[in-house]
Amino acid sequence: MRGKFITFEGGEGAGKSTQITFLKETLLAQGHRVVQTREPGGTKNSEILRELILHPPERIWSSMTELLLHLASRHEHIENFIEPALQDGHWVLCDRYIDSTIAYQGYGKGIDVILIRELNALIQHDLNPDLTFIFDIPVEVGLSRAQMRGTSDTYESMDISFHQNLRKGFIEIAQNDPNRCYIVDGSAEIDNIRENILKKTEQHFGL
Ligand code: T5A
Repeated sequence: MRGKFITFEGGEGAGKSTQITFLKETLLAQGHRVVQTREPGGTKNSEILRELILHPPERIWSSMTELLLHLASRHEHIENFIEPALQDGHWVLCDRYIDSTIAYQGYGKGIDVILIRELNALIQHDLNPDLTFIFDIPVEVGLSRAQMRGTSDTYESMDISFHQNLRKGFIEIAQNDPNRCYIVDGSAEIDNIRENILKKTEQHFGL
């Protein structure tokens, strides 16, 4: 049987990676086959693109080049990892996907959202997530968590208004697609978020 595709979205330091790991462990313990992956990245080739995107050799990419690099990375990821894993019956838990492109390159960098969706449709085909958790957190809290790591990439260095636009974008994406998207309060206690996500996953898939 085909696996399920779950994506985790939100601004910087919102807690996605922490919760993906929890959900993966729980689903594995329930006997499901599960793989965890991320964008940009997820295959050897896409990880090379990730490094180029997050740490440009020169100061910054033009916004359109950056968009195309994200889409190239996603195309590799879908063809060589996500789709084969789903066909093989695995649940695929993915840290970021198309909603990040809409939020960051659309709401953040100002590229027309319709154009992004059209270009993305060329490389994504019909591979839409079955369920998406959108983590919402005050910008300052998320950025300070991300900065605690001590490393910074091209997006974390953007000004505060960029991150506020992202937050607005993610909320609008969730509101426009309520059957797929579920908003998570990223500032809640880690254990509460964990229980909330597990409950929603079980409800959504009738586990
Ligand atoms: N991007 C990506 C685009 O611009 N376009 C695209 O199309 C795509 C796919 C990827 C960047 O690429 C951009 C978006 C991103 O900027 P990344 O390193 O993967 O870069 O960035 P993030 O996904 O933002 O990774 P982060 O690690 O910053 O955030 P997470 O995964 O949301 O947060 P997490 O779980 O690592 O937690 C951060 C810290 O907070 C703590 C954790 O222990 C950790 O220290 N924490 C909590 N603390 C208190 N309470 C909680 N509830 C907590 N949850 C976690």
